[in-house]
Amino acid sequence: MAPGRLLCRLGVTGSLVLGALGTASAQEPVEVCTQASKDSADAKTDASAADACIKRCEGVEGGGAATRLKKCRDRLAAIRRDEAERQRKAEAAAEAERQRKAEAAAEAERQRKAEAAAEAERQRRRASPIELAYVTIPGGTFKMGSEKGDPDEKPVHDARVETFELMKTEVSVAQYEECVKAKECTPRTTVHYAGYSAEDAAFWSKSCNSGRADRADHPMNCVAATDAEAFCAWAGGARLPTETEWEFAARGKEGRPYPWGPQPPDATRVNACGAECVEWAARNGKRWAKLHDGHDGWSTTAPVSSFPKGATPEGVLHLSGNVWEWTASSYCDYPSKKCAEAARVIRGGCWFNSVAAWLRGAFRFRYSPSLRFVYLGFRCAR
Ligand SMILES: [Ca+2]
Repeated sequence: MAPGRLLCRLGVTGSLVLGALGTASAQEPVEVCTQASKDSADAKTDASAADACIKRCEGVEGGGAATRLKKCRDRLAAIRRDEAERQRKAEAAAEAERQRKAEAAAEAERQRKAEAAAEAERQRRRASPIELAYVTIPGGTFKMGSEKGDPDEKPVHDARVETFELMKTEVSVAQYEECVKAKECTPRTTVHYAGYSAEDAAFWSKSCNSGRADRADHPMNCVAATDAEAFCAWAGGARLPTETEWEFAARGKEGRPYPWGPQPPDATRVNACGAECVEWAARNGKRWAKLHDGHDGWSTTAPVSSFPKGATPEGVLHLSGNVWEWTASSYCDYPSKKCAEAARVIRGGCWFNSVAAWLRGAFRFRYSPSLRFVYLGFRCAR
């Protein structure tokens, strides 16, 4: 008991008070150390008690003070270690909790976006008056152009494409005519080609597919770029592919020469100008060269879903041959510095081609966007 409290309780005289205080002040350092050591042992994890013990026992000699000092130092060190460990665990737990919350928030955001995308797709489908088959082309970078090709295919350069969807087939006559019925597309049954005589125009217009009973599943041809864009916009808010997207779909990251791979075009993979086309030309008083000696079965256009051997690995058909395809891109020098006035890039070659190089994925051609011809069609992208 402390001397002061003794005084209050007993109400003793001044001499007794002095005696009591004198006894306390006379306590030996060894005893003080011993008591502090016991207090610290009783207090167990109280760092201040261990610290007090160390202060009381430091410099005290004899009576086991050195042993007590060491024990108190060890105890204080252990208390500090335990505290540090608790602190570390608490911080680790807080960090884990923070990460858990961040992951939960990210997951919730992913779900929100996926639900929003699914809803947008449902709305798009509800709004789309026609169902078109699309293939997803995962985004990536590729070497656009070809050092072996024409001057306008150079220089080969890195191009990046975001993930997009491209129609599996060229737009068919039946599909286009749905848009005409909806009064959102212009009927097209004639060619429009600058410099053609009326006789030429009449001859070629016979090969426009729209309105011909046997051509419903053939590609829609004789359309201008704006006709193609109107159709794609009507069909669920789609668009024409860019030239870069088109080449990426045709060649892939691996830079295939042709949509199907490295094999040269033949009668099984592509609708181009084989024997059948040369015969057709001869019947019409023309002499054309042929691509190969084979007979591909289609003297002009072929159904949009034919020639499965010519598909890309993703299943896109007729990127090579059948009809050239409008793109959304102006015709510019690589890498897009000088652009031709009002010239639109067309891609892919057609049924009339007798030159294998023109059927390559890197080959570029240009047309005025208002021209309409029998070997030119399109497909949509989104
Ligand atoms: Ca053919």
